[in-house]
Amino acid sequence: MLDSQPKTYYITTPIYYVNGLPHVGSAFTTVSCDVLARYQRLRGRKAWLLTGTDENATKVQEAANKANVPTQQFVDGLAVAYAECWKRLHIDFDDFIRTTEPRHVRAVQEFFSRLRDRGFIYLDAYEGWYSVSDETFYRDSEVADGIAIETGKPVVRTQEQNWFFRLSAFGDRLLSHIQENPDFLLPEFRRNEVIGFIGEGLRDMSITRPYRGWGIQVPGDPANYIYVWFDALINYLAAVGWPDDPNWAEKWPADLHFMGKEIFVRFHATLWPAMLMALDIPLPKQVYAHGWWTVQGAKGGKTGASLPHPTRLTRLLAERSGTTEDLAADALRYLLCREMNYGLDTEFSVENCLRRYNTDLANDLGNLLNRTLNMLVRYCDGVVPAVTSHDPEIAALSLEVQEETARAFTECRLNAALESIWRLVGRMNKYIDEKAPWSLAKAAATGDEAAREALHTVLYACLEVVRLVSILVSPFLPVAADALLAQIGLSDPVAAARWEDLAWVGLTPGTRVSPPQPVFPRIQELTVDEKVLHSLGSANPPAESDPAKEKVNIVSEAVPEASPKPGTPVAPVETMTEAAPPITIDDFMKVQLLIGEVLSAEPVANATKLLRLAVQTGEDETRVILSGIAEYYKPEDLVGKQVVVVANLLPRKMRGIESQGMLLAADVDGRAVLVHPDTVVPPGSRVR
Ligand code: ME8
Repeated sequence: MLDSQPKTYYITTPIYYVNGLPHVGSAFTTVSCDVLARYQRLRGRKAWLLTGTDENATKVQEAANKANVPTQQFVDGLAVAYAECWKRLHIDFDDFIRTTEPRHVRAVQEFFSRLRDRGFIYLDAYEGWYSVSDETFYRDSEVADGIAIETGKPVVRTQEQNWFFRLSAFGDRLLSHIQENPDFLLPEFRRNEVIGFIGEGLRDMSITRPYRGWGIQVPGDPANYIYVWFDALINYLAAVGWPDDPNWAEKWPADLHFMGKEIFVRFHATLWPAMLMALDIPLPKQVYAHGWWTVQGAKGGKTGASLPHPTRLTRLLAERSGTTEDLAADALRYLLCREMNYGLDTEFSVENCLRRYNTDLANDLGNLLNRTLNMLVRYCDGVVPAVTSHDPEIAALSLEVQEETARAFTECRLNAALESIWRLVGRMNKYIDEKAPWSLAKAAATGDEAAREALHTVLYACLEVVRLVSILVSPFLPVAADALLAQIGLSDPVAAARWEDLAWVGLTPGTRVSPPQPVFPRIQELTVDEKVLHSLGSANPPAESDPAKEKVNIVSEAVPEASPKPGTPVAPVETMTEAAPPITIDDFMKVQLLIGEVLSAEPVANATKLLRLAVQTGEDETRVILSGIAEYYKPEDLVGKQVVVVANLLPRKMRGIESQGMLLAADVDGRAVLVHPDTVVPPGSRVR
């Protein structure tokens, strides 16, 4: 291979048992792999993502029997359900392998034959424990009272004439490989579990079962079929064309096998590398195990507590926010990657997802886009200004964030990558507050050239960060990233972007932007009752779900977020501030809010945005209040309306008129919407 053409980055998900529908657990793994593949493409590398379905298991056959559907028909239906679900989540897989496909059966039988030819497989009597649910053999020491201690699943005593794989021959070689390649098994604490497991001594492994009409038959011994794990692992090789396609080594070895922790130690970190060593096939470069989504501390999934079906959860996000299902699918990708603490277990909660949607996507990212574009439209006629200088702090921070994000990607800590990107988003929202472009614009309007240059520098920095953030988040939000870029006047698909495009100053002055359109509108209804949760569950897993027994996904207590709740009153647009630190009730009570009644309203000469209102607040004198709402309200519509007045604000002179207070209004994507009491109350009533 030429140096100038680096090997294709080959990444795999586990292949999922088709004994039930996908859920957010399997979706999380698959989305993470898609994000990692997209990251590699962003780095300019060719990436190849493999996923698929594990169909030869006894538990799959049992599920089909229970559903009273022929097994082949049963697995055909579920394989489509998985592929469809992944497509709806914008998972751009390059291949979808099914273990009932001839290419896989061929590879498995060939692998078996070659091992047998080399003397690594032999026939012997097996007596021991087997769990159908785990599809795993257990030692006596791993079983108590008919239950596998590790998983709590029932085991049966099995006595059979089986083929055995000489796993015991590979312990030392495996340990040396692990020691010599510190990046082989990640995260590090799980590598130590593997070292401990191998250190206890590996025993030869029974790799066949008596044939009962389903599974891959042992070549030359049709009375037995190949143990499903031995079969399943070979999918990673079968998919690249092993053994018949002469080009299989173009993709092999896999760069990353990515999976949940329960299939890491025994299977991916021990059995699989030993199988490959036995045939002198290079080992995968990296094997990574993530933790589980739990529900009340227990693993959620097809056989555990119910986790939502990804498409149903996407629909809930779309319905509650009003965004499209495509953008909601992006949001779910984001939420899964952001909420999971990658190495460890994480409690799954739909309410936490909805809250996170509001704080991160609707508020943080939404506000940055919205404010930036509103200001650009208002102060620069919607055209990217030419600048004489750039803000060095923001340029440096953006570089720091890129480096930090890249490190997190390399370590498969996708939550950390997002945290880092949001550090930049958060800084920009504060930067806008600090720089107060509205004041600079006012000064510029009076001919202050320095203020104009400063205004342009700030606005350019905001836009440039929107551009950079759109590229950085594109592995997570591939559809939304295009929508964000389009609004800042960039129409090239983000899929064509490369890491080099993150260099500061990519935005061309003169580019026309659009008025802001919320990509992730706020969700108002955050509570999720049991009925809704039940409707999100992975219903009808054909075999193992018994609706009568199905556990309801109980939402854990949500951690309060620092950001304001949607709909929190904010001052009119120009003085709007971002999420504030928590305050005490005493702090809040310093603000005197009173109900006022509008007695009269009129435009202010030469000020297109201002209305002059006379407001009765139960005090001796009527207050004169200037409010920047002329674009949204006709004066005559306001007369007689009750409003909320900030009464103890220092008076402020505008256009020669003193304003004695301020009206509360919600900022709805840049539009001011006045707050009214929901019934008529005496003017002067205190609001608290
Ligand atoms: O094990 N939290 O298939 P499987 C996070 N066929 N991830 C979860 C999860 C949870 N609660 N539940 C499932 C098999 N997953 C075998 C694999 S590979 C050669 C054969 C994800 O359908 C996670 O990635 O039980 C886990 O490892 C995988 O689904 C198990 O899927």
